[in-house]
Amino acid sequence: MEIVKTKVAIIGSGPAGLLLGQLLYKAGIDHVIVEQRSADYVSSRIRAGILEQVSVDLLTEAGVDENLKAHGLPHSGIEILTQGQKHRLDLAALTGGKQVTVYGQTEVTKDLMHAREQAGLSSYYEAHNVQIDDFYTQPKVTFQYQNQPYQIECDFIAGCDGFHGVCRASVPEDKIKTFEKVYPFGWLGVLADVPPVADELIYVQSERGFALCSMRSETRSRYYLQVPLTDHVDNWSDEQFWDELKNRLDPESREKLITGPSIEKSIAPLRSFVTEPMRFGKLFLAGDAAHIVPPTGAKGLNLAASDIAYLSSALIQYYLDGSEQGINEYSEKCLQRVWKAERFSWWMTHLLHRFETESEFDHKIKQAELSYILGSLAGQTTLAENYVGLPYEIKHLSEFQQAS
Ligand code: FAS
Ligand code: PHB
Repeated sequence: MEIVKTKVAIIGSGPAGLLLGQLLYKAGIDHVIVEQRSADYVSSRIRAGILEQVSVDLLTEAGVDENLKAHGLPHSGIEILTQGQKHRLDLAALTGGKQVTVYGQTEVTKDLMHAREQAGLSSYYEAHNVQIDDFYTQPKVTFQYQNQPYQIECDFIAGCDGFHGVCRASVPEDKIKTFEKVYPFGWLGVLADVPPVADELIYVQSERGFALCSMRSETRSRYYLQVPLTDHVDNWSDEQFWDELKNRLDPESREKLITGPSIEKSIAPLRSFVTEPMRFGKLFLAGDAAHIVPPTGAKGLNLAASDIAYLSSALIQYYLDGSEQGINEYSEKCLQRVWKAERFSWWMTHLLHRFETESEFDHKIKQAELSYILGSLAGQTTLAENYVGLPYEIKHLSEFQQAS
């Protein structure tokens, strides 16, 4: 048995685990990452595409913003298409200058993995049978790595292992409460090397169902269609996808749409999910391990970043200041922002998707709500300030270094 001693064991090498590792490294705090998949698999996953300004700031603080600054696309507005009409929300004007950045989660992951490799930090990829124990006393992580048994002895475990991970599943049932809402549809997503149909994202509410026109760059587009949960990606040829997208678009966008072969096509289910609390002794859950949002509000990746902002700040405060204040406040602070993002993501999903069980009255009410939101400065502002990301207050590494 190979015994490894460290301060923090991070389970999972997605955006949450990698970003936490990078911020702990910058603070000189010893840690390891344990990941069940291969590095190639992790770096090739295609998921989110929108970064809030606070996420960009955190990636900058982590020192991994070079590509983001060079290739990220700052967006100061989004369009909402309903009843054949496009309505532009000027996010910057509505939020005192805030914007979002279009930059794929795949790229964020690659930037973080590159930085980790450059720094020569310990990562155990393709770790099997990962288990966590004694996280209320003396935390341990055991796993098989290159056919050898390993045991990590650490001060803390960061559960960054996603919705299907081992960490949340290891918490005794009487210590945890979960909240869940599963939506009766999924998103069929296509990635294609074609120029985007518009300069900004278009969120489409149509009688045929929701659609989203997004992008990864000026030459690579990302499109989504709402499909029934019973649907399967094999039911959709590229041609069928493009035809259905055109059916949901307005005439101008339909005309401008450039189609091409899909380089990725998949269906993702939609759910809202929250774990309370997010801390269990010396185990902290962060990112999708603790919560899931439907992607309509572009919050999943950004919530993972905000959890890590709080967790990295708390661990740095513990090791640099000897204070447990951040650790003790972690769960409550995260959940305040998590629930607001859950509400916004639920609201955007409710407003823009077609629900088969919806009565005609409910549908008319929803149309009236969307019409009010788009026609009112107050309505537009509430959508915009949630979309660009609500603020969070954390102490930054530099503030601790000044103190010490
Ligand atoms: P992740 O799931 O990214 O990473 C968890 C890591 O832990 C994985 O690498 C996994 O292999 C590893 N792991 C799991 N179990 C383990 C174990 N037992 N031992 C060791 N490692 C283990 N968000 C948006 O904002 N917009 C989107 O459009 C969007 N689309 C999405 C599409 C899909 C198909 C999915 C699944 C998610 C999507 N999301 C989207 C949400 C997504 O971006 C997440 O919010 C983001 O990946 C969260 O990052 P992590 O918390 O790091 O979790
Ligand atoms: C994406 O580009 O993948 C994307 C953008 C905005 C969303 C969801 C997904 O709300």
